[in-house]
Amino acid sequence: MYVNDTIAAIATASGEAGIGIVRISGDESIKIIDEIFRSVKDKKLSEYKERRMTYGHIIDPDTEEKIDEVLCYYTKGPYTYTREDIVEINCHGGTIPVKKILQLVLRKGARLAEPGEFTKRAFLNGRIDLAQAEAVMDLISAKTDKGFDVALDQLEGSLSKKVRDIRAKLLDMIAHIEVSIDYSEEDIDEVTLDYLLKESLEIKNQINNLLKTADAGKILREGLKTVIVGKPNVGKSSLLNALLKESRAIVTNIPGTTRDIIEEHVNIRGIPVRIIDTAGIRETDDVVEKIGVERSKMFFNTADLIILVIDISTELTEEDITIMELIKDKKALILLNKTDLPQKADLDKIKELVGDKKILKTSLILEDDLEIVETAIEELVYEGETRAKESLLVTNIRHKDLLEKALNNIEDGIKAIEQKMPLDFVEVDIKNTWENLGEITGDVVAEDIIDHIFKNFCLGK
Ligand SMILES: Nc1nc2c(ncn2[C@@H]2O[C@H](COP(=O)(O)OP(=O)(O)OP(=O)(O)O)[C@@H](O)[C@H]2O)c(=O)[nH]1
Ligand SMILES: [Mg+2]
Repeated sequence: MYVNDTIAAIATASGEAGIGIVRISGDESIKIIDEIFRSVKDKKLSEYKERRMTYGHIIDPDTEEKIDEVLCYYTKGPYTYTREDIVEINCHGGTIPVKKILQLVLRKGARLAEPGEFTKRAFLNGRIDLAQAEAVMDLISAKTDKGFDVALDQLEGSLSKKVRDIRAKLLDMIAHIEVSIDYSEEDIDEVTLDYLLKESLEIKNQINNLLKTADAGKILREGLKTVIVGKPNVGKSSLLNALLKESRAIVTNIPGTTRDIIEEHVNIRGIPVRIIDTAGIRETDDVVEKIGVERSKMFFNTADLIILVIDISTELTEEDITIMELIKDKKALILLNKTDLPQKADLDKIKELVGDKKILKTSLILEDDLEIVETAIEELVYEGETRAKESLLVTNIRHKDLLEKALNNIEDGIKAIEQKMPLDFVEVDIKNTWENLGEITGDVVAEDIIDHIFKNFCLGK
């Protein structure tokens, strides 16, 4: 596909800054810059070498007004971000210079780029596939180093390669089936069925492995919503402060210190965590606290992870027990806190009530114990496996949905083969799987989906 109008946008974030960049892409880029740029030697930009940063001024040719002092370069397609001719103008930062230059560029014939349109062109012109284009946005919005690494890997094509390998196998299967259908008059031969079954099972396995990474992937992208709960005075706010490494929440020995929700973001071993400290849960007559307690309960349902703090230096109370029951079916960590004090709580009873949830013993007045909590969070995210080090993770919901569809289709295919159904039945399932996966890379994809994906991009990217 070839798009031939010329687009322009401000590529840098708005606000005061050292420099700002206006980017132009398309056939007219060089013609436009030649109209508005003069080097100190009074030459046009195209009189200089390609890719050479050239110093000069942007001048409005209609009024001779100097707009700004700039550095700019041009580079000709196809070896560019969009595969089209590209010009970048580095001007002074701040809102005025970039805006004035952009307006001038638009007046000289460029059209304002839509969000993500530069990257969309890179995709439409075949430089990157859809999964790689989506990775560009993930890179920009990554919240931690780890999230960034995963996105960079995806941009370099790690996910695409895996998906293409699976698709190539599916295509071989389809070809094999076509030949068998065309030439075989007799019963379907066993060799073909064996081959199809073996391949399908292998593909199912590979899709499953990709899907297994999706939970961790989603968390890296969106953050782990973690709620700290427990009755008053057990050390919830102390935990929040420890994880943040600052005294964010007020900590006192008066039960009911935290009366509202406190929410902060923190990077725990590369995992972006949205951490929420809540009002201690107890029966109370205090109106403000009552609302706080109700809100804490609400968070139970939307959290990715609940950390229940129990003070083991006091006996278990009804409140502890009620909370343990409330979180029964949730993903939760149990923190037995205040281990520096003599223990009064009944541990066996706690174990019985929380079932197979992970129990940690901590003293939050000792800094070392924070490590235990951080490690437990990390293990929960990666489900105890060493996947933390691997960077091929499925982070995108769209990819996850398509992988799930592909899994269903290949499973149907496997059933059909096992039941020795006619080969054209099997072929339908294999083709569907092949198409589902093709939507990830954009090899098979409807235009409205593409538009939808790029709409969420930043301007100028
Ligand atoms: N000895 C000891 N004291 C602790 C420990 N953790 C917290 N504390 C103390 O326990 C008291 C209550 O701590 P907070 O963190 O305010 O407890 P909270 O659960 O947020 O309490 P509310 O906001 O009232 O629900 C404070 O005096 C803390 O210093 C611990 O491990 N050992
Ligand atoms: Mg508190």
